[in-house]
Amino acid sequence: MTHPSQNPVLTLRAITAVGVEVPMTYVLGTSRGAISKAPLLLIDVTTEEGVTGRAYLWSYFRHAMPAIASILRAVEDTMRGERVAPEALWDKLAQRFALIGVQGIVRMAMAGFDVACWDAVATAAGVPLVRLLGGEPKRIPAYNSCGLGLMKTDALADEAEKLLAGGFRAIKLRLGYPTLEDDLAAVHAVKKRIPADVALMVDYNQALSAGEALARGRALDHEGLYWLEEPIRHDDYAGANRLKRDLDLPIQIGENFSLVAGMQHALDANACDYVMPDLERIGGVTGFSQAAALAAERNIKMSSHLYPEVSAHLLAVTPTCHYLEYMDWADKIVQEPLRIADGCAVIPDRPGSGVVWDAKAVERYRV
Ligand code: SMN
Ligand code: MG
Repeated sequence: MTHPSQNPVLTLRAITAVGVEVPMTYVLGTSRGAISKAPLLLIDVTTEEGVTGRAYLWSYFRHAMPAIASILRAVEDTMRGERVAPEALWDKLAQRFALIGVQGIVRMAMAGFDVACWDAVATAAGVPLVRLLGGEPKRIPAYNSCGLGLMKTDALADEAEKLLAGGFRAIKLRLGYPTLEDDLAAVHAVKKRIPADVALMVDYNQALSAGEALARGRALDHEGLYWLEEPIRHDDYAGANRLKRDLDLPIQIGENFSLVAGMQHALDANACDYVMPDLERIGGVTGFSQAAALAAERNIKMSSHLYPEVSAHLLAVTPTCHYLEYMDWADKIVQEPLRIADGCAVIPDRPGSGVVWDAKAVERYRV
């Protein structure tokens, strides 16, 4: 990372947040319900120097957005007039919010603010975020994580085929059907339709009990899958450790790690083979960078969860970089969507993260 003192001085003026609901190309049909419109909270951090930093937060559901926006007003009250130095501001906010706790929507607001601040600093320096972090724009292997929710097997196979457009060599299937036989039918339907060398990840979104996970995992062990994601409660690290020991299939967790401390607990419990922290839950660019250092120290492969536009920059400086999770959710509201070539995310050679809102589209989808 370039030394903070070399970065341009920016002074925080205001934070604005606008909620949009963007129709999704593919429904996200998880074992925990289906989502067909992406609730994205668009955050702008403006500065006295005229530079704007941007970030979006995937808000899970529409009604969370006003609540997060409200927390961002508290962030603005605390931060107005401060020098935009994201790591120092993270610490300051963590102290400010210590009583309520840096969790849930407080953590979301802080992470969104952090990402926007990093974007502002990189933009002011005139470099892509990856360069500010000491790396180079390059291609990051990506899996197409759109779609492949719980649905009929014919529709699954059709969707799997469509998801390979853009040269993707890896896709992710959601599981957690009522029975193991249904899960296997879904896996078989997809496998039959895609080339044998395309990696197939599966994600249960915490649907199984420990016993059921072992039974289904043993059956899935013979299917040549790439990883088994969140089979059980995300915070049952002892249970995850037993699955890791008893199954051949690599265990992937991490989208629910709360800050780097949460990831450290999981790794101390030897709960998984791979990690995939989420930009929002791990603590923005600041938290993701700490997670990357921890993954390197423990020699564990690290992927990203959602936010592909920013995660691509971060994975480029992650020593144990594994896979970028690609979602197209923000494509309709940004001026230049993240480009995919030969199944890799192409980090744009533009200042900042490269995320700039398409104002007309934002008006169209505003809630
Ligand atoms: C997922 C969870 C929540 C929102 C989007 C996607 C899923 C994934 O678990 O890993 O893609
Ligand atoms: Mg997941």
